[in-house]
Amino acid sequence: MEKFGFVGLPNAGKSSLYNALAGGGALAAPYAFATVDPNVGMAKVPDERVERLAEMSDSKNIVYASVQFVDIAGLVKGAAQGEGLGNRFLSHIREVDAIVFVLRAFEDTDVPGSVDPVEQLETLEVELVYADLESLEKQSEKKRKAARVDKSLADEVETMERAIGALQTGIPLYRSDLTDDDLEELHGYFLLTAKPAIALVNLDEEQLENPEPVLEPVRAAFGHRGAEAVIGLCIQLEAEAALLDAESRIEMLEALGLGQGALPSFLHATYEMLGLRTFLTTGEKETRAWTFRAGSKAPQAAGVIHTDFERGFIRAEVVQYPELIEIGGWSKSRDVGKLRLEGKDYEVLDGDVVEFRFNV
Ligand SMILES: Nc1nc2c(ncn2[C@@H]2O[C@H](COP(=O)(O)OP(=O)(O)O)[C@@H](O)[C@H]2O)c(=O)[nH]1
Ligand SMILES: [Mg+2]
Repeated sequence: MEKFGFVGLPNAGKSSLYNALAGGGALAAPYAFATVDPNVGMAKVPDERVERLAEMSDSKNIVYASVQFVDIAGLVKGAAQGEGLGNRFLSHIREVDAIVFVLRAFEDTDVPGSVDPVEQLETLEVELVYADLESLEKQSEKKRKAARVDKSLADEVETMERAIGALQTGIPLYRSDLTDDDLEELHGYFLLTAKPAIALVNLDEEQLENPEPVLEPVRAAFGHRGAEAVIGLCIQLEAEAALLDAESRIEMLEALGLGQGALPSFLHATYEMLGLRTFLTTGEKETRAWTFRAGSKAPQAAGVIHTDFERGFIRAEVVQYPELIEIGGWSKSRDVGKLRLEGKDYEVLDGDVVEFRFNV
């Protein structure tokens, strides 16, 4: 399962965010290292398609897609030179698939710490960039020597040198000139800033009314890949709402003009950013959302359900969600000839409702 890590300075709101998503568990306290060991939690990805399909099929069971999140303890300046806590901080980031920077903008004189999200972003990025630079420089000497003998390594060395160049000017790889393919090429170096990243700005209630003046400078600082990757929300409100039962939660959020709250769209943004997509299965027994990587072919998607499905893949019966809902049932769709038969080269799309045929 895909895992994303909350990275921020002490008191930015990471544990509160964790609580909001997990509905309790981690300790939210106004001092550093309330959470020295990372807490790992799981959040289901809200998806109304699952509910509507379950209704259509009269399913006994509903399963949503889910992602894991890790509350990583606060960064101390100088982590990259790192001993103890600093090293642990960086190694926890190394283990996640994507980074969620939690940046504090909320004002509260009882809670110490910076309330300038751009300044915090810079502090965090400096540590990550420094750590990447150090580890790439260490590995590059060996690679350059190897490339003199093995010419096939020339491309990799060239990419590595461009990465070092960007890092030396203080630019994290996620907003450097390196393409996704370049970053893929550097996969084996376990670089922190090669991971996808988004920034979540923790607003107070007042800022929530007019968030743009707070978010705009963060967007500018976060760079060209950051246009949709900066999200503003009030973690405290979301955390309070998360403690309530479903009905009171909706009441509270609606009274505040927050609709469903910001957590669903935050989870969606994260899911998308990771290149994750959803296909669905539906029947009387169960309606379920399955997570696959964008661009997967049918057998790989089938493998998400069971490895036997991938090995013994024959074909897939597929209909897009809106069409299926319009027709009103799986067997009806078959009867009217709307189930497409797709083979092993079919690229599965988000929102495909699928039944796999396989043979083991
Ligand atoms: N006023 C206000 N306080 C907040 C907000 N979010 C978190 N806090 C408080 O700030 C303190 C630190 O939050 P915490 O989630 O533990 O931060 P962490 O160090 O990043 O894990 C706690 O006392 C929270 O209750 C917010 O949106 N508004
Ligand atoms: Mg914490």
